[in-house]
Formats: sequence, structure tokens, C-alpha cells
Amino acid sequence: MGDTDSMKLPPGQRAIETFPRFGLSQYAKRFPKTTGQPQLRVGGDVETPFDAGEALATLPHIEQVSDFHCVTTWTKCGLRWGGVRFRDFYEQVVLTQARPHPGATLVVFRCGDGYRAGQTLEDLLMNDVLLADRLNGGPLSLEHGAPLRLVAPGLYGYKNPKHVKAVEFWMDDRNYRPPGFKFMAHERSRVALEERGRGLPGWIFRYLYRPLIGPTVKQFQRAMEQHEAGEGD
Ligand SMILES: Nc1nc2c(c(=O)[nH]1)N[C@H]1C(S)=C(S)[C@@H](COP(=O)(O)O)O[C@H]1N2
Ligand SMILES: [Mo]
Repeated sequence: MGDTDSMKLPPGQRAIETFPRFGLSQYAKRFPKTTGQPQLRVGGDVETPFDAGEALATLPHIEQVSDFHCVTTWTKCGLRWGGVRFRDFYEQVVLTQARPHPGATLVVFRCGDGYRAGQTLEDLLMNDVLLADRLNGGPLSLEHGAPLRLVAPGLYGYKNPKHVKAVEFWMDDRNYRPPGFKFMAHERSRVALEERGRGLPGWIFRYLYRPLIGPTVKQFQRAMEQHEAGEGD
């Protein structure tokens, strides 16, 4: 990989060949209980909480090719995702059926493995943000977030929650506690602005996080193998 390759990538990112299963180490051994049809509970500061699983199927299904940027500095280029645009979901389903209160712009995703991610509505209404159920021509695999995951290429991987089962719209952050340590959770985490974490300039996190990539990939891979062999706890 020469400079020409890395020059195309956002600041501090390096391309890798594989697309590893990855995350915060406390989630390595956790998996969703069910991975059939996507269930998506819509709630928070809304007039009418409801189950949007069936409504998802009524929205236009699209495909897009995008790069995936983990905050620890690895980037997987050229992933082909299939799913529905989050913006379509918000405008055609959430606004009409759940009716969020004015100012309910903190969007919190809750996941089947206990993971959660909170982000600003503004960042989710971009054209390239999907609720994805397909990857590279096949159904989304368990390792990459079955049955449904968020794909937001402009935000670091930790704002691309897998195994999404609920999405909530809140007026404040009382009901949202980010996973991991406080310094790890930036409010927005925009890749182009290198918003890797809180309280320190983004580039410093490059050096804190890079040594974690190898061990984390191994840990998540081993946990997946054990899960598939039925040895999970
Ligand atoms: N449910 C869930 N979503 C998650 C995570 C997780 O541990 N659990 N890890 C996040 C992080 S840090 C990254 S980099 C990506 C990794 O996605 P992948 O496993 O498909 O490569 O998922 C994100 N979404
Ligand atoms: Mo990540």
C-alpha cells in the first residue's frame, strides 16, 4: 500500500484487506438471541411508540458502495451494502407513525448484544446512511450485524451499530449512557473531522488505539468461532 492509496483515505486511516468482526472487547462474546426478520421498536420522546419491522419492508431498497472507518484507524474500502435509507425511514415512517416531540434529535440505537449508540439526527439524515440487511450481495451475516445494522460511512464504526433492535428519539441524554469509557464517545464522531473521542485532539487517539487492532480482531474472531461451535456462554 503506497501513499497514493492512503491519500484517498480520511486523516489517520489505513486500508486493510479483510473486513474483521470488531468492537468494544466487552461485546466480543455477546450475540443477539434472534436474527430472523428485523424487529425495530421505535420509541423515546414520541407520541406513539410502535414496532416498525414491517414498515421497513415498504420502503425502497437500495444498494450503495462505501468505505467503513473504525476509530482505531483501520478502513475497509468498497463494501456493497443493501438496505433502506435512514432518511426515508425517518420521513415516511417515524414522522408519520411515531411523531417525535419537537427537539427529539438525539437518536439512540439499542442492539441485541447490549451495545448502544447515540447520535445526532442531523448526521443520520445524510444520503448515505442506511439501515442495512445485505452485504456484498448476500444477507447480512451475524458477524457483521444481522439482522439489521446502521451504516453511516461519514461516522466512525462505533456509530454504526450492529444487531439493531430499537431506535429512540430523545430530547436530552438522560436515557443514554454510551458504552465504554467517557473519553471514547464523541457526540458526533465525524470521520472527515477526525472526531475520534472526547477531550483530546483526534489524532492522539490514533496512537492510543492502533496497538489494540490486532488483539481485538483475534478476540472477536475467536468468540465468533466459539459461538458457531455452540460453546458460547
Ligand atoms: N451491536 C454492536 N454494534 C457495534 C459494535 C459492537 O460491539 N456491537 N462495535 C462497533 C465498532 S467499534 C465497529 S468498528 C463496528 C465493527 O463492525 P464489523 O464487526 O461489522 O466490522 O461495529 C460497531 N457496532
Ligand atoms: Mo471501531
